[in-house]
Amino acid sequence: MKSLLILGAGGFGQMIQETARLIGYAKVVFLDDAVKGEDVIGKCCDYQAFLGEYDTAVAALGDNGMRLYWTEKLMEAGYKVPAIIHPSAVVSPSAEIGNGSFIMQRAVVNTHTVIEHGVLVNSGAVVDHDSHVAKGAHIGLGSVVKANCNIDVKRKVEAGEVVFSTRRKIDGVTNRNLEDALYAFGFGNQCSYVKPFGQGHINETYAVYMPTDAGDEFAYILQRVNNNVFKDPAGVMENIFGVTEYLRNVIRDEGGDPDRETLSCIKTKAGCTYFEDSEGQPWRCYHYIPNSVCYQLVEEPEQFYQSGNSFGHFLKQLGNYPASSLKETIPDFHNTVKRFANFQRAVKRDIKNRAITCRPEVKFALEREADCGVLVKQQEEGKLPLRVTHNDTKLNNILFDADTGKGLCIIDLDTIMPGLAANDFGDSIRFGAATAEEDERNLDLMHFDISLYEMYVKGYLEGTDGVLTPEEIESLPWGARLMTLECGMRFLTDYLEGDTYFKTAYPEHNLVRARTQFRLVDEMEQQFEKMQEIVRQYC
Ligand code: ADP
Ligand code: GN1
Ligand code: MG
Repeated sequence: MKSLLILGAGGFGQMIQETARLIGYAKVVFLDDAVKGEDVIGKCCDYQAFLGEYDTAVAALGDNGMRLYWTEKLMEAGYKVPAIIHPSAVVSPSAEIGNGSFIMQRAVVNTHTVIEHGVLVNSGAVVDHDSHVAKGAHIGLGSVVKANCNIDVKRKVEAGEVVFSTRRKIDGVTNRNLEDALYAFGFGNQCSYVKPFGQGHINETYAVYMPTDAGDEFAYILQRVNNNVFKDPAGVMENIFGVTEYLRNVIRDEGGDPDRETLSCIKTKAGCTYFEDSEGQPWRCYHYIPNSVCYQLVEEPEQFYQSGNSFGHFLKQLGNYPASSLKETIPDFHNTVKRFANFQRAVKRDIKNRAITCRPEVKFALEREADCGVLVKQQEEGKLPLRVTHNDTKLNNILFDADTGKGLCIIDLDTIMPGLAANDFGDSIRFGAATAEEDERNLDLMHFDISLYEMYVKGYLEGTDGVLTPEEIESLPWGARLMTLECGMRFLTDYLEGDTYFKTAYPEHNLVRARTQFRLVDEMEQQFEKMQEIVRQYC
């Protein structure tokens, strides 16, 4: 015969007696210090004396401290201390209910919720999913504990009270917007820590670490998109979702791994492509691609070949993508003629009185006005086709496989738009066929490396694999010259306008960058014929 010893014969104890009988305890007796009665067989302090006769006991005391105290005493003494769950309660199979806890009539304990020992979840209370109720707590009649809540030890949630989830502190979170974004993508309750990541000039990137059995793991890339630069973040995200979803199929057809060879974007918990914070700034999220490396400078020439191959292949993969469906995320992004006009205007206005500090650089750019139109004109005349291009093909916008060293995944898809192949080719050369970083102050270290250029040409033409027209192939060296000139002009424009576009670390940072670009342009001009010959040699 199943029997139960209940400590506490008050009203609550009587309810537990009734419940115990409903769930199959035939003999249910009490210990109580004050109440007398037929089925009160002793005082609470006699509990050890009954251990032989009753092996199962619970503490049905309304006071949270007393209930917890006696529940633990019973456990220590060697009693079986079961949870008592009323048959009308609804308890998720994935919920955990601790020893000596009571789940009363019509209470609900939802998925993955943990109820520790000595807890009372009273009639009609709801504890929603993923919550944690610590020992000795009392969830009052008809109260609601919402999802992801933590209820402290011995806390009393009043009858009818609603408890909203309190956010846990996440290491590395320095501002409310970042925290809101982490919660919007559903990482808030597990995330171990976040930290700034990457070296882009436009967006703000964070690495998001999540706990695993093997320790903290870099799991997601969270980015605040710069809405000063990207005025239509919804359009940016529409492009990125469209292109990456399309690429997944192409990659699958090629026998590749869509989870590693293109970005996987994550929607917010509300199903949106990005999250807008309280200041109207957009945040988006990607899966981090593990076992990948990203370079700021070519370390081995082979990497640059790989980079050319990947960017070329990317153009080919998107050959049939409906270009007209793409939003123009930055109008006239690589219209070098317009970039020149913007530069001229910045010089004329000289809003920060900085022109005096950069006369030679301004002169260098102004002398090249005629060059700026070379590719724009050919495109307008229909000699060069518009393709789906990346438009920001820096070496650090490609991930390499850490094991094989091969180009793995093209990232930073904000500027995917219809454009010229020459521009993608050229932007890569500008950044990667250089012997120093974009912001090297010592210009003696900055040179155009034609052997790296040759590596890229080989990789790019192999990657595009016959897609480019002869005119496009001829246009590639011009792409290199003009993307470098254009980027230098953009840095100089931003310097003159007071550094409102590119992130800077010190006041003349943009000027330093412009100088490296113009140094490269100068050297490319001197070796232009050789650059053309190389392209012809590989086509
Ligand atoms: P930005 O526009 O600021 O350049 P990116 O999208 O290029 O931002 O991201 C910045 C850096 O973060 C990249 O250079 C790369 O090192 C890293 N990164 C971005 N996305 C991923 C990803 N999905 N997996 C691994 N690393 C990534
Ligand atoms: C910016 O975002 P990031 O750092 O990859 C810029 C490029 C420039 C580059 C110069 C949207 O690229 O156009 O060529 O800096 N991106 C945008 O390093 O303006
Ligand atoms: Mg980038």
